[in-house]
Amino acid sequence: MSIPNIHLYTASTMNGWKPVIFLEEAEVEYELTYIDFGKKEQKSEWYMRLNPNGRIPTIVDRSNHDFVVFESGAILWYLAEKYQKFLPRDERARSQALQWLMFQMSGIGPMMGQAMYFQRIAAPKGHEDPYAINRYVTESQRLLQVLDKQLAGKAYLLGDDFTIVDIATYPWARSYPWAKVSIEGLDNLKAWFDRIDARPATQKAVTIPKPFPAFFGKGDEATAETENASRF
Ligand SMILES: N[C@@H](CCC(=O)N[C@@H](CS)C(=O)NCC(=O)O)C(=O)O
Repeated sequence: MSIPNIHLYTASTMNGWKPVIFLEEAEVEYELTYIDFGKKEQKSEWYMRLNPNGRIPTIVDRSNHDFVVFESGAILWYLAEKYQKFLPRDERARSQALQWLMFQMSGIGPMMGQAMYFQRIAAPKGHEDPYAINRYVTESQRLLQVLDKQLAGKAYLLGDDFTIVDIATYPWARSYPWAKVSIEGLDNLKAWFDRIDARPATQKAVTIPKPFPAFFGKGDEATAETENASRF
């Protein structure tokens, strides 16, 4: 058996799943090393030599002089260019892809991440902050409304084709139950969720290295909350 070119370091989180979704959808072989937050492996010296930010995900491309890429948006862009998949070729369409990727990386991810942090980690640990929760939940909801508008008349965020923008945005937006953000009335967003919920490769990806159904509003939420909070 040959050694895969792509070595992925990740865990089962919204950012961590992005490269897994790409690799599964593109049917690219990869080696996966699970980074255990419980053991603080993301802050270990060997890992921080790859990722100076001490977070997941990271990839190493063995076919490109062990080139290291960190930051999930940059990883998706690198993989899309390397495998010529899930990124439009036309110059203006590519700029639109970059715009919506930035929108996910700077908006959806951080805002929903903080909504989750204050409700699912800080609150169970006794640090209940209604002002912060309201701020991040409201802002997340506003950002999901922006996505809903963008999706009007489209199958995917950029149009007819599934792209890295969908890959980057789906794990976060689809975790609205975990962030306790309402998607009431956001019918285009719901239809987009249904469309990606029906993609076998993406659905397989969000079980790797292991599933976390509570992010998507399924399974035992209370146990999941305790398990998740104990890692941070
Ligand atoms: N902007 C980074 C964020 C990465 C990030 O925050 N990863 C989280 C998991 S979603 C992490 O590694 N958390 C562990 C920690 O905070 O120590 C990216 O998109 O790659």
